[in-house]
Amino acid sequence: MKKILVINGPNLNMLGLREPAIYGSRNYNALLEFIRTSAAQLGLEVECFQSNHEGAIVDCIQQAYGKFDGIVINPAAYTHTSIAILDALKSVAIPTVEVHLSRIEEREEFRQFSYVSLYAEKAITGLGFDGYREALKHFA
Ligand code: CA2
Repeated sequence: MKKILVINGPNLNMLGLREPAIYGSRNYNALLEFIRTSAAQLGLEVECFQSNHEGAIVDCIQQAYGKFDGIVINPAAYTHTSIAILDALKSVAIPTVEVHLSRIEEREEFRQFSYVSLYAEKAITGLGFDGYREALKHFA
């Protein structure tokens, strides 16, 4: 069974509390439930990680080396700033799909550039929770 690591970045643990028009009204626990159910249906083993800290996300990616067949990552605000996360993904060379709940390419200019997209095989944006299932499908 393929092992997939799902990484969620800063503030995604606050889902459902604010900005439901952009991010939906379901909370982070509902997202975890959705990811685990989708993975089971697709015959994938999944591990989920969330952090508000860039270095912790870099550590998590490094520790995935040799252990996971794929990474699904929503780096949240670090998408637009983090060369460190991009370099970590390149260093472990694990196939990666990037996910965003919202359609970042249609939002503020500062959200339209993604460092992670320079490495990811695919970016799925604007599908809300369903984007994570589409990303898992990529590996199934
Ligand atoms: O659309 C996405 O998935 C984002 O990665 C979400 C990030 C944002 O910084 C990216 O530009 C796009 C934000 C994560 C969650 O932010 C919240 C804001 C208010 C209330 C709850 C969460």
